[in-house]
Amino acid sequence: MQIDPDVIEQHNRSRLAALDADYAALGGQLQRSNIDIESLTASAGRFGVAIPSWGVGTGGTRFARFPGRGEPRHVFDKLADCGVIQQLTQATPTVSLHIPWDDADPAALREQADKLGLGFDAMNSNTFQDQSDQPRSYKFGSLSHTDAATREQAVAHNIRCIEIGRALGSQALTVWVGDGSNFPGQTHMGKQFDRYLDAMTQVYAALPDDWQLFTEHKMYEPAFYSTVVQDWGSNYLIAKELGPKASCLVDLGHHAPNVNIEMIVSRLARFGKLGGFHFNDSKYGDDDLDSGAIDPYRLFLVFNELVDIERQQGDAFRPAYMLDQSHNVTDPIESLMTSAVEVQRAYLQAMLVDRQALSAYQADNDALMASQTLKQAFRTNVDPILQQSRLRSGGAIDPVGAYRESGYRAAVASERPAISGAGGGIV
Ligand SMILES: [Mn+2]
Repeated sequence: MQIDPDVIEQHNRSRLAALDADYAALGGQLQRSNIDIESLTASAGRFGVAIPSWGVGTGGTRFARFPGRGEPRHVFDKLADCGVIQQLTQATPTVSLHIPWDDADPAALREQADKLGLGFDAMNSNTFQDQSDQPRSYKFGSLSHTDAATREQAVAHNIRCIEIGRALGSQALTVWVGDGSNFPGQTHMGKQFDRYLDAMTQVYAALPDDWQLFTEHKMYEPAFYSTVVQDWGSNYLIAKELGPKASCLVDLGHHAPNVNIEMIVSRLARFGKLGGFHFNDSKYGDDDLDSGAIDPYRLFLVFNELVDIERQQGDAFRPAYMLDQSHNVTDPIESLMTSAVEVQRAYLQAMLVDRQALSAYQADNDALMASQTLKQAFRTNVDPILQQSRLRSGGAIDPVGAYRESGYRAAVASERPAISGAGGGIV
């Protein structure tokens, strides 16, 4: 336990009466629509979104990085912080590791994760930056590089990530590459895609039977003219070429502004190729802001599609959900807890959609009432359900409030020396 359970209990005790009243009022309101609040609370309890290990560090921009207090020094500190997030929110039971940033003895990692009640989600490979001990540079690409030996090195790294993941009990590999080009004519886009597919076929061949391979598209950055896996169409082609264990990962920030991401969700799921999600929010581009911070309605609309698919496909539909954000001006633990709750909230709101009524309005071409049906679910304040779910599983009614009361950040800051240095980009 990272935070003294007494602190959480005391925190909850002072909020119990208000929660009981709010929960009863919402239960009555939902009952009028024949919705059982207890079944929603049970659904909230089953919902989980993975924490990326790199998310608990302070992020930066291309311009600068301003270190935070008590930043994790290594993967074991990162796991400790993830343990706090899970302890307080009870909505983040798994951690997604990034290799080589999180390279460590798998047995030791497993032992600490077990102690914290955490499991391991998808493994993430890194062929978008050079490591000090690697013979070939990824400056001009990795899995799609023109040089065969560089591609082999990138394939070998991905296979190593699978091996580490096996030792940890993970069952998926996420591959995102920075490959692309900055100038028209710099690369032959067709041949580059062929080289990528050939390399990924080798990675795919190394997957254990019960593993999945997620490929993540991104329209720009670090390459600014073209990227090899630019859009969901390219991503779908890759997943289809590779085989049934391959599917697409959608990162909310990796699209042009105004793109209808919920429609992409619907399309990919319809053809069995929606593997998972990276949640964040953005105003302009791939801003990596906290989930639901800018456009909570879009987050809801994405979940409206996800819940619709869940209702159709049942247990067969098990997408991998992860937060993928950068925290430049907030305490990362506070941001990740807030985002986890926002994602969970959008899921619950989407479960409130009266799908029978919506279907009838769609059949009647009643655009206004169809839209209002979604709005009605979105406007419902499901806080009492989220709070009740956390309370029942040992979490905090107000995770950020309990975290601040616990003094966790000050405590770790005294143990973890300040990390100096600038350095831009993600960490
Ligand atoms: Mn991502």
